[in-house]
Amino acid sequence: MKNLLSIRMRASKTLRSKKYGVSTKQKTPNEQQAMHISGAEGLYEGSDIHKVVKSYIERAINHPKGKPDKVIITIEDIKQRPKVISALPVATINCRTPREGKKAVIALLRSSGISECAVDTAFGLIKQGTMRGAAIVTGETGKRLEPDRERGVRVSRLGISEQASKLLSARLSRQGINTDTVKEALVLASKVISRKDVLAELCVSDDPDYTTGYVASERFGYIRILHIKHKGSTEGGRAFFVREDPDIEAIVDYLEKAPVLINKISLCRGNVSIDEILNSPYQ
Ligand code: WAQ
Ligand code: MG
Repeated sequence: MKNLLSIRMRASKTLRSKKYGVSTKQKTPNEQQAMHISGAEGLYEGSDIHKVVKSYIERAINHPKGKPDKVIITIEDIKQRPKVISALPVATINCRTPREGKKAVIALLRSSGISECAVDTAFGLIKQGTMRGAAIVTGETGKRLEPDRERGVRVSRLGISEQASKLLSARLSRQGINTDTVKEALVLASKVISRKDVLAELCVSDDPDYTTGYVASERFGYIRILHIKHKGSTEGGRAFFVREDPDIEAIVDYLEKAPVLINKISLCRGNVSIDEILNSPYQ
């Protein structure tokens, strides 16, 4: 495999109003007033730099959230060889209300060995919707372990090969869900679950208009949950459930720093019922 680069983009907009500077701890004045507009990242070959940077800039300046006044592009040589993994299989549960969605989430998480109290911790932080990264929650006792509770853990240095990305797009297209949002969330969840001491992930978008969330696990794959929240809700966040007494430093290091590349795609199913999933897990 050729040497790879991590290319990342982050677009933000400065806000004058004080009401956005909710928290002051551990933040620089710049961060305090910056509203996140969009971000993207991937692992690429050197010959793709121009093409990728161009597409990231397009994305940054044409975002429905508004015009950024700061766009940061990072291009970093990856010294380590990336770990190569398969994408999780995809399926969708067509829940009609957040109540139904939460029930499906609880059933999936409970069947993945996550306790009720850990699920409560995750729903609690998602309801607040204030973190930029993810919380790390122990699957049994529901304790939070991420070193910076305000920011959370940011999964980074991840990507998908061009070939795998094309195949994934083709499969998702058949289900009418071939969007950057779904693809990027699947890549992220696949990296997170590839870490053996992470048992499951729960994700709810912080975008008020995006009401589909997901639960990811080795056992069930990437299960999309429609209507996990009400339209207009500012809830949102991610929780990674881990085994009790894990090596938290090693987990955070893996999620934030270890390069992981997806080069294989798994089954992409359409709508399935929660019972079908629970009765015939993927693995
Ligand atoms: N690492 C860890 N946590 C993150 C990251 C990251 N790189 N990016 C975002 N988060 C956390 C943060 O707390 C956000 O508030 C929360 O996740 C949601 O982020 O198949 O768009 O970017 O249709 O709003 C799910 C797609 C989309 C479901 C999720 O998340 C589907 C999404 P958002
Ligand atoms: Mg978002």
